[in-house]
Amino acid sequence: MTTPSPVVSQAAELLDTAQQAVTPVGTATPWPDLDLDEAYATQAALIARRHARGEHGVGLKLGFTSEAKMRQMGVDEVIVGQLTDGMQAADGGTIDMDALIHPRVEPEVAFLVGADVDLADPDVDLEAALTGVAAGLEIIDSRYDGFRFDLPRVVADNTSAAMFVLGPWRALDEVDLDDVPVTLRARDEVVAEGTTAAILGHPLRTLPRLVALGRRLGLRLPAGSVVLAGAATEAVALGPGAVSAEIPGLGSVRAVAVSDSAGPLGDGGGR
Ligand code: OOG
Ligand code: MG
Repeated sequence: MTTPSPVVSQAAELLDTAQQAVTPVGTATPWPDLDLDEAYATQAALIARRHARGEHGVGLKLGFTSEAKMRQMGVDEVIVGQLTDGMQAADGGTIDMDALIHPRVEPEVAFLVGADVDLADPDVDLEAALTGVAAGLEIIDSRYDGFRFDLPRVVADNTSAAMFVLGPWRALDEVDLDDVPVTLRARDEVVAEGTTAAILGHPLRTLPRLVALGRRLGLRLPAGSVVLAGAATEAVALGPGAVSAEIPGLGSVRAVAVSDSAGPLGDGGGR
């Protein structure tokens, strides 16, 4: 890896510190406008800092693969972020809200990569390397005040990635992913509804996008990697209590958000 430029290192440090201190960065970030390449370099530097603390890469996530998400956040380009083991919670496990600034939750379709994939190989067939698919939950937590960002800023912030939860894996060829309802529930109430077709028409259509982005950025997808295809619905503010996603025929996944601090929640509101 080339040494990041000072502005990239500074941006990565600021965002990393914001996450660890659970304190958002103001919208007027102290660095000049980053272009998309600098933003991905910042993301790489941010992830390198997490790896230096002992976390390990476990996969990649796509963002803005559905109209619902693009419209909600005012951006219109598919982006990629990186997942570490420190971000994963067990199915049915807890999400510590006190470690998060203004968390939102969204339902995901997750893929399991069964063999090493060389994204630099022009003939690579990512779909053929997939061995599993599962329902997932992603907890996003922008490190920017008010969840306000433009495309380079959200890329630099590792696409708002905070936590994720995976349901049981199913064999890919056993599951129909074509226009299947996706339901997000919080405390047993439906809070968002969509369909797998909202994800670029079909969740598998995200794969060429991931290959193209991963190739350009020199990302790796070793055997065992997880891929989050992107939310089919808008993200919803996460409050304390149970949250689950259900995709009939694929399965469901659940987590419980907990908080020690009483009183009104931060600015997780806005949808
Ligand atoms: C960025 C994350 C987008 C998705 O599934 O589209 C994303 C954000 O909305 O803050 O994870
Ligand atoms: Mg997502």
